[in-house]
Amino acid sequence: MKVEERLRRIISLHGAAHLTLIDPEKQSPEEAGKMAWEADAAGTDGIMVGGSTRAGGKRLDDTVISIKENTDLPVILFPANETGISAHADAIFFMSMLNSRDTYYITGAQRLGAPVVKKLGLEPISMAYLVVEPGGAVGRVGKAELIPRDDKELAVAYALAAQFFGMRLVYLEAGSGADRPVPVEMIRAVRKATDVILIVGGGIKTPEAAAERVRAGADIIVTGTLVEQSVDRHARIKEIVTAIKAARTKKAKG
Ligand code: 1GP
Repeated sequence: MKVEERLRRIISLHGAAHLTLIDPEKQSPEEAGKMAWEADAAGTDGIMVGGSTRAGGKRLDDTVISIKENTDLPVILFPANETGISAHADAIFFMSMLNSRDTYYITGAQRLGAPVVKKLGLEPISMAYLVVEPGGAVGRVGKAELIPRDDKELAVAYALAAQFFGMRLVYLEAGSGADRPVPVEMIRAVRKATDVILIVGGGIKTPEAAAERVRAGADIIVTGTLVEQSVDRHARIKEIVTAIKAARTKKAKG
């Protein structure tokens, strides 16, 4: 089964999915494999691999291979640019940062990466990437014209544009390690206005924050920083996954 289809099935069965983000720059491939194994045991639905810096080449390949050796979960590339592609992954979020000021992050890296994705036979999952304040490293690197936290109309306008372009996923990103995740009202507004699969990530650290965002309409919650912690990693991910799946019945579909 294709990765996107698998995610859609999980969302329709459980109301929402959880993805674990692993940045290949932040630990050895062996450690990344261990992290993926623990996230799998904690109930995550897939592993995203990427970061906001140029983390490609052998380090990326070795990280993906190690993750694949440790889990049967789908591995989805989450590339910063055209260097973030590995033949060993199952799929790639083929993404465009629609609110970047630099065309490189909207269509430039994509133009360079698309032939490689085709050649390798990776499953491309089309996604709009929208960076919301505070935005963190990805906002700076991607030269994002950050969506203000109180401007849900702007987020809706971008998300609708993405849907009209035919993009099937929209990722609302507050930035890795953000002190405040994407506001619940913004998620609710985007959910109401669009039919896309809505991904939310950046600064989600507690089961409450995750569940609140699923109830507002998020289909997929991403956590990264959490899996980098060595203490209580399994327990922390497990309580977030449990909260996401339990939020199902209260989820507000638009
Ligand atoms: C970053 O949204 C992801 O791209 C995850 O963010 O590291 O804050 O969980 P955290």
